Amino acid sequence: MNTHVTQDTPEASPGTVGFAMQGDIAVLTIDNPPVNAGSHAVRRGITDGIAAACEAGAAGAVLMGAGRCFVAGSDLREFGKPLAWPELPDVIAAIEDAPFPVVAALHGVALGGGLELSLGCDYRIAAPDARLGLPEVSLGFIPGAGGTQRMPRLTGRASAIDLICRAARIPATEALTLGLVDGLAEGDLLAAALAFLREGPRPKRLARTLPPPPEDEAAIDAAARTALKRGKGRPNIAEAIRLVRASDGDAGTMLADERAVFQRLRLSDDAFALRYLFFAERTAGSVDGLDMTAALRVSAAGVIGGGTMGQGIVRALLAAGLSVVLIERDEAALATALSGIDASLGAQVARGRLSASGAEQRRAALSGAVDYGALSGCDLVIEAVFEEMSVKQDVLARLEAALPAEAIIATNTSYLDIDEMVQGLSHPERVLGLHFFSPADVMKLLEVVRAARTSDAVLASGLKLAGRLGKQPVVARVGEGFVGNRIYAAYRRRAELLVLDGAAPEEVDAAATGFGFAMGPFAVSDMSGLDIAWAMRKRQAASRDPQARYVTIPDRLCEAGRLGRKTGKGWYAYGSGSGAAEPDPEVAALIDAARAEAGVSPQSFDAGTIQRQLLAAIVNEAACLLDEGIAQRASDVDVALANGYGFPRWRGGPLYWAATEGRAELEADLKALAAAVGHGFRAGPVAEVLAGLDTGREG
Ligand code: T1G
Repeated sequence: MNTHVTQDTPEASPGTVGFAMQGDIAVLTIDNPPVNAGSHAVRRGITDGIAAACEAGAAGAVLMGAGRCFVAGSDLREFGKPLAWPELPDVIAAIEDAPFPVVAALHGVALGGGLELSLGCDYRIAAPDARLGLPEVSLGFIPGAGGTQRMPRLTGRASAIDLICRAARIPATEALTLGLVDGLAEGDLLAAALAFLREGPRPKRLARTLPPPPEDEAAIDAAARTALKRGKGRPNIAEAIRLVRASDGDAGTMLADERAVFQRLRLSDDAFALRYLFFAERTAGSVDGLDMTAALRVSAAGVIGGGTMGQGIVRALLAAGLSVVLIERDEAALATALSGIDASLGAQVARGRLSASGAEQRRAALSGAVDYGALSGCDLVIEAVFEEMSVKQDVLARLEAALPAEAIIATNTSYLDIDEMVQGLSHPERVLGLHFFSPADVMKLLEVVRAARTSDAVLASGLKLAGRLGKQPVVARVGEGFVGNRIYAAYRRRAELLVLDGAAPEEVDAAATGFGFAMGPFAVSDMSGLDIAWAMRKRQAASRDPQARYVTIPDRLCEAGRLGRKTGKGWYAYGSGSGAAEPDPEVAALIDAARAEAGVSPQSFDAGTIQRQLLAAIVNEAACLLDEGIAQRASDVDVALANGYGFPRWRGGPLYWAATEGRAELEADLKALAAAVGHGFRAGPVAEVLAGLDTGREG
């Protein structure tokens, strides 16, 4: 017998579940491409399949996924709406009630509801490539189908708190060690699952009825403390911890408790914002009409320049399994760069983030040279040299001469005009921007810059490479600062004007972190150093509009040798002991002098006003650059800010935030922004941009 169990549903959600008997064992195969998300039809198909297996008198059943994975979780597209019967707990109840053992055979990913479904089975075996996890907290809610109850009965509570609150996705080997799976399957997964059942006896074994493993309360407390701190006090983290802690209680009561919390939180503001961001992130890597199959194969890469950024890019490329040639201007600089990379690989091994053999592999894949001739085997070369047009132009010309005709050339410039940079090249179509953020092997965001002449194949290759590097791509057109830095500049300018007009730097920073930013703008400046922006301001001094408001405070700080953390002082003083940022009377005096010089009588600003003004500056600049076509879509701006600038993910992004705020209040904020910026202020088409943003919220 080999049939497909499908259900027509009112919302016609997709998915089928294949049903076949292999001797006396039923095989249920979930088939809902691309990731077997647990849609309503899939849920229905599984309960129907279990019923069919009962009817057929099966001695056991295997539950598996067709295609690339087991199940990536419940279908997030069905989430903002009421869930139709059977819900996932009903499906799991049907599996638990079946008179025969059910084995889940996992490959690819088993995430969220997918992992919960497998935890409702009696046994789990996994292919060595499988990754398992409960990522629900990263979507603003908690596992809703027994994850907080069944997982701890297998792994213990401390591990479950850690895994759930970190939204960890662990490899099959670790899952085996933790007791989440019962065996690894080398070779054919279905054959292994059938053999596992037939080797029996395999009595029914419900995770919910297992005695909780004995545990040290102190370890549970420690896991909870760490998780709360990392989770920044979001309500779903606290709930997940509470539920896992109590998972040694009556299973029926606790499962009902979990479900009720899940139902409430899945409709919370955080959940809507994070779900929006989930889909926005997947869309950001695509360009309408672009043929991704035209992407060129990249296996050997080159990097020009072994400074901080270049080293980070090398590490990112090595981590993705590429071979890398690093070019420096002389042997001494090359040796310094190579030993820097070597040391950071060593540090990763010491911290347990990388195996010794993994580090060895990466070292073997890296070579260095001072001659561009060493790049002849590269499919792609990324330049990360000094941010100066003539220097970059010279490097590009030399690359064009040294590389095979089809090799891709990327510039890591953060501000410069790539269209100007490629003038003089014979093949400008092979050049694109790959703007990494420092440290390049850690930061998620990668701006993929499509210059005027960049070919489709080269753009597609850049996007594909971003995926291989595990980066979040956002496509930008050429324009000063592209998407992220351009918006950040407007934000920082607003922050500086707030200080000139009366706020203290620490008040602005506290308001920003109070909103949820990872750091405030002045703490960020101190961390990255004030001198680069100072040099840029000096270069631009001649072309500055003399009527525009200009904040002299950062210049005065630099003149006083306050270049940020690296000089022990900047916007703040840094105690020599703890290194904590302290407001500094010297800075306050310097700010007072700047206010007097500018003829400003200082006002006081409350935290809410500061927050809304910072946000208004971001939103307005985003609207300007969307208007200019620098960013493709409004949601891309949200993706960039959330992945590269510490914008709180649970707020969705600045444009999502603005779209879900009251319009009248926002208009008042924009008016106040225009007044504060004054001469030269450019208002972006904010209302139009927000009207076009699909927040996924009804009404
Ligand atoms: N629902 C709907 N669509 C999904 C989906 C999901 N859960 N996961 C992925 N997709 C779509 C995605 O939008 C994209 O579509 C395509 O699949 C490929 O994804 C009760 C409530 C599985 C590791 O959080 O982590 O279960 O753009 O581009 O890089 O407690 O997607 O092609 O149209 O990302 O190979 C928990 C989310 C749900 C897992 C694959 N599950 N997914 O990555 O491809 S909540 C998750 C992922 C839950 C229960 C609760 C990744 C992936 P399109 P992709 P990828």
